Amino acid sequence: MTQETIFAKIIRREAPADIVYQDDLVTAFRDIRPQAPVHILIVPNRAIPTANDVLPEDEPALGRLFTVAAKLAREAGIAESGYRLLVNCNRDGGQEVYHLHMHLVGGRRLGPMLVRPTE
Ligand code: DGP
Repeated sequence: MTQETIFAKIIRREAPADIVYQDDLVTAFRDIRPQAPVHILIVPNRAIPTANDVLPEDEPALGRLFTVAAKLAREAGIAESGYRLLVNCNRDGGQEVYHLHMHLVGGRRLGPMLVRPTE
């Protein structure tokens, strides 16, 4: 069994987080290390470790990530100016927390999509 992450505890409200949205399928909370004025993580309530582990039965929750992202972007006032939605997978993707999550990042010009790591 995959080890539980901090995100599972946040979803169950057993760990502190600034939760901005929650329903039966997904939870959204502010990133602890924001990279932009708006940086929210939207996560399926089921602990899917990575994009490789997505099952057909996860499709409703994964679709919900997008509808919630659009709603939160509108609420944050960045829908028209624009934003970026990101899902990192495994080491080369830069995944740090192994509970699949979508980053909603915006509120400033984000620049090119990919930068080379310095190391
Ligand atoms: P990723 O590299 O895609 O796995 O992004 C993980 C993000 O999760 C990273 O931007 C920092 C954020 N993060 C890590 N631990 C916590 C936490 O305990 N609380 C919150 N709110 N965010 C966290």
